[in-house]
Amino acid sequence: MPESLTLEEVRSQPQVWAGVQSLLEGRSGLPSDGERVAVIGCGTSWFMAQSYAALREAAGEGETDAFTASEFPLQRSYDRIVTISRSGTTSEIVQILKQVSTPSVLLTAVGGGPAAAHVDTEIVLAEADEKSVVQTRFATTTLLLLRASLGQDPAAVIADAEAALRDEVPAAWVEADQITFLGTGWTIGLAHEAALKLRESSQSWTESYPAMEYRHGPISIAQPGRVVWVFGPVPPGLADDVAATGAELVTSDLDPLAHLVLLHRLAVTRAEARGLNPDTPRHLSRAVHLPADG
Ligand code: F1P
Repeated sequence: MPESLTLEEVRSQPQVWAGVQSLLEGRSGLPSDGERVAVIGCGTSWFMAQSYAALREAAGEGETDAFTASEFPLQRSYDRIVTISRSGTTSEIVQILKQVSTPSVLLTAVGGGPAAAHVDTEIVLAEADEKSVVQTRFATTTLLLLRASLGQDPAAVIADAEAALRDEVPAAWVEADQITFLGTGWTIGLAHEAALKLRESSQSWTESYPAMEYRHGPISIAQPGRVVWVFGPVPPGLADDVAATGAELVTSDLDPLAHLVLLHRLAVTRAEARGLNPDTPRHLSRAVHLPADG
């Protein structure tokens, strides 16, 4: 079987990530220390917004909220809006940006699109653009760039992604009939993204929660043949609780963003194992354009 476009893009991540520092150089428009910031996106871009918001606030740079564009609270006031949209064309994004006068920056893979017309600054990650419908490297490159803007060095994350590309994808994960993803702090966004990725590419039954919520109900569906995958640290006692259910617990010493690269490979492998083409996910298009856009 020829390699899917999605897998090609997944594999290119360490190389594309290597360009992040130079993309940042001389950039203005990203939030300054102390600003109150809203980060907006849809789908995968929303989950990257969640991760960045948690990281920025944890870094002490200021209150940072993440919203899916359709639920943005127009009544609130922010110092800056950070928008993430690979296509730069998503209807809900454009609709919100048209209505706000807050200083704003757009991170996109395609410059000069409809969203760009309504922001002050556009950062174009052209090298991270994708032919695939399902997002992988645009999302991870954007989050790595935003992490770098908070002073985090991408080098170790890149090395970990190379390891994630070499790691084995165990058959038990490919065959598992259900997978739940968990995270804490900034890795909650990664958990939601991982769950979305498997739904999009392989129509898998997945769920995702903040890790400490898992015992408040979701653990009921754990059983042998199912997987609980944790991004980042595992809260005390959780490993024992999962072991008692018979489900397999997946953890990693890799940087959580690199752990997501391993998940990308699992998404492609699970799709192909089910006779699906990861490049043509059911009912999806590269971006959502609502009829009201004309
Ligand atoms: C984001 C997005 C994708 C999703 C689907 C539709 O678009 O919601 O995350 O997988 O293909 O578009 P964008 O605003 O980042 O271009």
